Amino acid sequence: MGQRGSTQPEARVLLLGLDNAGKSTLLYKMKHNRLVGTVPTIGFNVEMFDVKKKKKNFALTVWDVGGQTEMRRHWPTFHQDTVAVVFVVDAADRDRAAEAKRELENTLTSEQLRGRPLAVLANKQDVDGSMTVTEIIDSFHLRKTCGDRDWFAQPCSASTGFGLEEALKRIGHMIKPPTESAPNVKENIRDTMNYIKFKSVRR
Ligand code: G3D
Ligand code: MG
Repeated sequence: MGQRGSTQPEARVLLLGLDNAGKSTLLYKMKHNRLVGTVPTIGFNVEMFDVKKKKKNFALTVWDVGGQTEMRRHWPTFHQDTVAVVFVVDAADRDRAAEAKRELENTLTSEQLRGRPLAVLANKQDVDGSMTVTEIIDSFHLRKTCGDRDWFAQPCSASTGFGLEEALKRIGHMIKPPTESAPNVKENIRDTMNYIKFKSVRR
């Protein structure tokens, strides 16, 4: 992460989904347009994107907080300051679709995420026979589950980059820019990291 823009206010986006959905691959590809070998995320990855909306510049930070159980206990802390959720589905894994649906529903029950916009990314579209975005909208009952919140579902491939730019653009449209008094991105990331490290060692 560079220094540029580090004094801008932060709008935090949470990248969630089952393990192996492609979250880490997607984050790196979105940011650097390249593929990196990923290992199951321990701790978290965070990347910053510069956004301009209504003449305001701010930093969209996308947090991939990993799926391991011990991190889940910290999710409410993340949820509090989150402006939008991106939920990644492995569209090539029909066997885990029901589990992914449950995980999404569970996430959306968080009090701190009430009314926050949601993007559902139907990843791995490069794999033959993967679920289409329409199949996911229907089988996940997204219209019902999302209720009044703003949401969209979009096909993508973190491997090829298909759909990622579009997804980032749509996420930018969906969120409210942070207020000028919001903590700046650098402080916020540092404080969150310290908080998690502190909580993790005190487990
Ligand atoms: P996670 O962070 O959600 O746990 P990862 O998932 O980003 O680590 O990805 C898990 C595996 O899925 C990786 O494969 C990765 O290369 C693969 N993957 C991610 N996105 C795509 C995609 O769009 N298409 C295809 N075909 N594969 C994808 P490995 O083999 O390294 O475990
Ligand atoms: Mg990961």
